[in-house]
Amino acid sequence: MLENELTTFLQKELNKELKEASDREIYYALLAYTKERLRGTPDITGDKKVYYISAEFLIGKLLSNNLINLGIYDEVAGLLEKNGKKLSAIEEIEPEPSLGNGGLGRLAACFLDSIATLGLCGDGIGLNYHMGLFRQVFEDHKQKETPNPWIEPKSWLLDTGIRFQVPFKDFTLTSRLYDIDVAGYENGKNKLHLFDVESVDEGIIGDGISFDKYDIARNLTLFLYPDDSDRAGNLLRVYQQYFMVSSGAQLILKECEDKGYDLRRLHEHVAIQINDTHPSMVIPELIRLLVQKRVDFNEAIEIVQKTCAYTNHTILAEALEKWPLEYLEQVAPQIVPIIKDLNMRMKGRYPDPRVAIIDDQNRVHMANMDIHFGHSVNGVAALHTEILKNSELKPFYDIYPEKFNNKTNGITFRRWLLHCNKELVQWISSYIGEDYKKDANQLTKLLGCLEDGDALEKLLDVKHTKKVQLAEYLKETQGLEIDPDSIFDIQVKRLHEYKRQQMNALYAIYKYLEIKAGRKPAAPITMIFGAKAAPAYSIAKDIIHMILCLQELTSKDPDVAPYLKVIMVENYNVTMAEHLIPACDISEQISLASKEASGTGNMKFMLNGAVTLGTEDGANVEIHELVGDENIFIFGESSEKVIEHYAKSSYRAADYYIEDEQIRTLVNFIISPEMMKIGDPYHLLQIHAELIYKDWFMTLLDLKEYIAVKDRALEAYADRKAWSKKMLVNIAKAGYFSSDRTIDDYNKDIWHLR
Ligand code: 26Q
Repeated sequence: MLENELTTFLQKELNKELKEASDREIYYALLAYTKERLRGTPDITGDKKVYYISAEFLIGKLLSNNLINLGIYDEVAGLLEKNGKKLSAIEEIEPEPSLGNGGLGRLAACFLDSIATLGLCGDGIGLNYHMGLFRQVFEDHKQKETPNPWIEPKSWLLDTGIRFQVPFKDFTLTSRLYDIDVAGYENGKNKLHLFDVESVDEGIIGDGISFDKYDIARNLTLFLYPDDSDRAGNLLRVYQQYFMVSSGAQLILKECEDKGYDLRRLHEHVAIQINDTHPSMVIPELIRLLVQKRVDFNEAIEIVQKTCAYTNHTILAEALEKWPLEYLEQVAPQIVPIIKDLNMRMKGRYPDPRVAIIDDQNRVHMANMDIHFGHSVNGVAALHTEILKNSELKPFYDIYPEKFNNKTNGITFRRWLLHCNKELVQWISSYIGEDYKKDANQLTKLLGCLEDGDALEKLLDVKHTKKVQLAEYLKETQGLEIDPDSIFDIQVKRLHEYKRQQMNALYAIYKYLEIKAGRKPAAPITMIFGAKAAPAYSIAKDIIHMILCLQELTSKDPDVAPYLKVIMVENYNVTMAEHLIPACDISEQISLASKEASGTGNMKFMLNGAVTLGTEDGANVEIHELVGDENIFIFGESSEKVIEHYAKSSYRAADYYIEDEQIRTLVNFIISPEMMKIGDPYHLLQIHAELIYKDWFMTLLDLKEYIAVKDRALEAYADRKAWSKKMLVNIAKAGYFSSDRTIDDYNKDIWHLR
């Protein structure tokens, strides 16, 4: 039935036989077909709707996921195969929208999938960045940023024809609403609303990712997080944020008015989830718009408070946004009196300066506004929420204990299992049937196979297949060669000192020196890195430089190359993650305890049968509890101790460097003649000095234990049967980390949609 319909559609669209068409032609025909199917999928409706507002939606490619969620993937793949075509090759044609940086943006995308899958009425609201996050290229062992255009004439974007006026201080811009349909898994559909500025002009982009930062009308939706190292860059962020929330708030009110709702009962029909502080201005903006619509000011505040809820994703002080009042005056003066009023109300009631919205330097603490004028504050993993309550946001917890709650992050199993690891899906289904596709907790049934030698062997075969596929993919797309019979040890995530890619790089140096000294590992090791550094974050770029130098050093040394390979993939993104994660043996989750709010890569790796090597941080703590000591490799100082080090300023990297010969040797190797010959001495000296004299995220504190435990993990890998049991337990216990569970929790505790 579908086959006939699809054949007819494609032939009409292609104007030729399927067999004769190129992969690119087939991609566009399938895009058109899938959009048509989405159009015919019923909207999810309800008396109350959640709006997830976020500066990032890292949605990844959409074709395969849409086919899976529409329930037609197998038929489409089958038809193509009959005609000598491969869906996997056609998928490659699709450009990846790069509307996000990392965890927070990917989480938003997983949440949209789960909201629709659970049949809840809920849309995303964000911005349509034309270039998204930059594309990373390596030149001279350094990161270079180039634009990343992803919008083609034919794309998933639907122009709704809806326009809003967004008033800034000196001018007004028109926002255009584009929608992307979000289909639930075998369910109806919701929308991702992406606002664009009508006057945007890609022509103003100059060299690399440079452009006129002052030309707001033309630049507003060009890039995600343009360089914020100067005033103009920061102002542009504020322009983007206000543009997003004003357009979003207007859309929300319009949808309510269209349905005939009384705006005084907004909170009965709308829940707004504020994804970190980037959309926080939605609070004063909604108050402003309600007052404009004749709602009393005090009542408007109450309504907005009952509507909005805030999620915190970070405990790094520098990532908590504090905008100088003067910036807000420059961009959107109309919300400044409202913010000042909110500040005065709270100041009167709570004199503690730590909970003030506007501080003594006239900076607006966006999170503080969210907490006072929202009804819920949540962290994203159990440990993270405890740290918020007991230290980071303690003064607020003392005032509003009832507002605080935890929502441990999750991932959509549609993308991170059904789509990216069909071999594993088949293996799982052959033992426990298909129910786990709709109820992730069913995966625990796999524990029944723990003593089944045949099942364990087959699980190892699946992993090997995925490793072979990754090797082919990396060869084809990046010209990198890796050995599928080596251990794949992978660390992929944004580059940040707290995530400690530098510690992993020091391990590579340790292993290099071991091999040079004749102590060869039992099995060859492939260390894979993938990470983008923020363009103005120089230490992060130095760490990339160090890794790329190690890549060259190890690959050119014939003593070492057969045993140790270090590679960094270029332009790590969602698509690359979909290839890397299923092939991973050891998942590196090595942040300094207390600093990684949750992590979600850790969950994706676990679900795909990798074993975690990690600290007791973020959701690693919950992974540890679920799989038990036998099935994870834990190391490092506890979050309590780390927090104490910060409180007492008692950590000094130089002490570790001076007192420990091994640490000294490894750190000094960064500026050894071997490395200086390959790399840029300036940058290598920078990172060397950074590690000894600053090391704000305590690399040297955990280095020795990291090396010991990582060696233990690599040894454990040799016992293939024991390792396969660890893999199985990780897969079986991953059900808790389905974002369907997370969203169900948000709904029960915060949104209350029926
Ligand atoms: C702030 C001020 C100025 C410029 C940029 C920013 C900024 C930009 C992006 C601050 C934070 C972000 C992104 C944060 C993020 O991705 N956090 C991650 O969120 C994940 C989902 O909850 C967690 O799993 C990760 O632990 C957390 O790091």
